[in-house]
Amino acid sequence: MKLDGVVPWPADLAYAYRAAGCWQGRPLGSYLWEWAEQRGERIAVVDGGHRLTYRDLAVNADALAERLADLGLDHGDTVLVQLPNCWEFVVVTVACFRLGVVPVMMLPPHREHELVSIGTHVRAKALIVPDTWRGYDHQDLAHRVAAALPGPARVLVVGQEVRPDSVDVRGLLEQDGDSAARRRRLDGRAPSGSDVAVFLLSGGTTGVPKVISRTHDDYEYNIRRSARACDFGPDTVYLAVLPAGHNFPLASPGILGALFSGGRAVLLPSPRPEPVFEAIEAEGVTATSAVPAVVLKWMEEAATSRRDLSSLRYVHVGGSVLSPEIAARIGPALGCRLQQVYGMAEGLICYTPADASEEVAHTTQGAPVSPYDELLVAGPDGHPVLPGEIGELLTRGPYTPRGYYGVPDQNSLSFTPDGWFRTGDLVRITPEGNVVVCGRVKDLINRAGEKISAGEIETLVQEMPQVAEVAAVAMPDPEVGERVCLFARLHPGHELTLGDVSAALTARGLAAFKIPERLEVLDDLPHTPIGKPDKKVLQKLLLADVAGTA
Ligand code: J2J
Repeated sequence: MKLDGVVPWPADLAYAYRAAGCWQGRPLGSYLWEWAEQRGERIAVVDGGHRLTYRDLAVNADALAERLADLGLDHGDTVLVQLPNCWEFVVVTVACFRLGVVPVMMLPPHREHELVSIGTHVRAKALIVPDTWRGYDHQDLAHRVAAALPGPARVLVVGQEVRPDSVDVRGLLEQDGDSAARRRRLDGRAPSGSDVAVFLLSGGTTGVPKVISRTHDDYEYNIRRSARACDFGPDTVYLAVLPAGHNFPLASPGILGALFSGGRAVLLPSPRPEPVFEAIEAEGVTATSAVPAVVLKWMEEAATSRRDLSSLRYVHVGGSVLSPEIAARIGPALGCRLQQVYGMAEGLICYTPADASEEVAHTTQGAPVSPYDELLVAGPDGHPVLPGEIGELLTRGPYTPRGYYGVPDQNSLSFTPDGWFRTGDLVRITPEGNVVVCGRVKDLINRAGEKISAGEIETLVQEMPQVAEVAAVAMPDPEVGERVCLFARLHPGHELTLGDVSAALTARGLAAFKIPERLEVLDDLPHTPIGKPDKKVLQKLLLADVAGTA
């Protein structure tokens, strides 16, 4: 059976979530024509000079959905989507929702390593990529990946230079035929609310690909509650600058939140300050979201920018730690309110309220969006800590799935037997119920909001012939929060430079943002009692060194 690695919610809870109105039993694509009928000529999507009305979105998405079906894609088939922020991303995503084909949200920097391992894991039937992006030939990459996948996979391309062995996505949008008849045909084969709508990638702490299945029901609820927490409505103009396939700009409340609220999504392919300010001024942007590293750049530039940012009401900041000092400066620097977001592709999302006090907005990461979200703060023994104390956050709820896709062994580690997801984050909860992120127990590096699995890097570096033992550790950094530092012990008589590591990992097809940025070769690594590299000790070495050189 297709998608037989999906872990469902227990039947009694599914019933309760439906009865409580969390789950509407409708596929995400079923809203499309309601929007088109109610909002017709209002603008839904903006990408530079390209503007799509709600009606254009419906017509284009249906045309593409039917053509994808003609290519043999059907319910439960998966497609790797690796597009930059562009209007076609929205049309592709909505077309997949319409058809029940599951888009797998890859990021533009991903290369062979990520695309092949994820594509193999989900048995992808197609890839949708740009022809080139930032000077890199994604079409060629996609063909190489397709050839390496276990089953046949089509390559669909967005752009000018489409090879004869690829399918031209824009060509599939040409609207011939009767859109009402097409709409009926697609309605007749629509997925159900409990089917998988989208596969998101986990920040990941292991070498195993971790893919998160989000159903139409749970994702719609995630979007609806997020939109409500952020005051989204028909007058919302949301600017997406983070990679659109990431859960944060996609659905927290993001692009989909803007569309579900009758607003407008403006897509920009980069978070560079000047184009962002230009877009805010030109489109009257009311809300945007960013990771702290990006907001810092905006704050620096805003002081000297002549752009009019007065339409901006909210900036949502999350993805990595934001210090209270910087949080306090965001509003004055950008002339808007700050809403902190603590979220994860695995589900749970918290926001500080749109009208929060400064104290709450600056020092906490907010409260969960649903009254049905369950939060448990546990000590190292797995038992709840006392109220207000720090511990690992475990969570369950109507939009937090009960397992990753197709990795039962990993699931027995990441989830408790009674379905709690171990976030790996250390938090405390204030008496008012707001979460404060205090650290993490999971083994990853958070580089400007991009999560890098230490295990994934270590597995690849360990294969280098010079390397006897290796540990990847987070190195604090004022600009991007953390960078990857590699500690290595070498085989006798060998040498290793950072350049060697970078070349080897690039040749393996690893995304550039994961490449280590510092290498420390030691005669021996410190070890824990069970013989693993002791990362706490390595971390202390790094902290002492970074403090010493500051
Ligand atoms: C500290 N750490 C945070 C925060 C996430 C909205 C916003 C972010 C994400 C995201 C998302 C943090 N302060 N405010 O999906 O919908 C770290 C935590 C968390 C992990 C999840 C969304 N906000 N984090 O960042 O799946 O460690 O989602 O567990 O990429 O990011 O990463 P990811």
